[in-house]
Amino acid sequence: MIVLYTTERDYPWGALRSTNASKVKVILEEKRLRYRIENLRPGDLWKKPPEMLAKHPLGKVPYIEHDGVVVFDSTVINEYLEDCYPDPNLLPRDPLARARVRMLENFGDEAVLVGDLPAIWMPYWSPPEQRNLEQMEKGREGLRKRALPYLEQQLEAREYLAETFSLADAPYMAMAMVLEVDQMPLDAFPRVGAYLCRLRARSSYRVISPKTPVIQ
Ligand SMILES: N[C@@H](CCC(=O)N[C@@H](CS)C(=O)NCC(=O)O)C(=O)O
Repeated sequence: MIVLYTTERDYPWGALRSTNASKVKVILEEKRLRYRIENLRPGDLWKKPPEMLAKHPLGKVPYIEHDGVVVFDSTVINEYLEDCYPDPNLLPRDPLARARVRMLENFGDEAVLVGDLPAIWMPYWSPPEQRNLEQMEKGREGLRKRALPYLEQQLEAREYLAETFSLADAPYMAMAMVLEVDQMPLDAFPRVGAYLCRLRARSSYRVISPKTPVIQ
């Protein structure tokens, strides 16, 4: 059994989950693997208790335990799962197509999950009156300037970022989750809007949906 260490909590405005761990959760689901969640306190991400640092030297989530071994970093974990459980195949065989999947996955991590999404997402972990609305709008503006135009272009004549659902789509599943809570308008990016709806319609999305309560 795989154990996924993450942080997720129920709030009045929806279940909020770690974006990076959500990338892994959807891939565990897509591959129909048996796993259980070890839900850490959100404060552990700042306090970094020794038992956490013993598993992940940066004290971040996600990390998994599999057959007594720890693997950390969402991208590394997802590629590890792909190597261990190649069916269904979520990385193309052709070297160039494979590189493209990895580039788009990396873009999602850097431009979205580390880049502009935290300014939008982190405030939702606090009550509405404590949110910095200006920072949130800056995050949305950042997405409109960089990630969304690039994705709109990449999605021309494509349903997913590769021919079929792949590891490239994992970070955008997390973006779909955040923007479901935030309801940022995407009218200027119709392909991205349709793509996020397609991602939310996948059965794997249910485990990260803000509408699915956290199982304690
Ligand atoms: N590259 C890492 C990033 C992990 C990451 O930053 N996770 C966030 C939660 S979504 C975290 O643990 N933040 C605490 C910190 O940065 O110290 C991955 O993809 O797993």
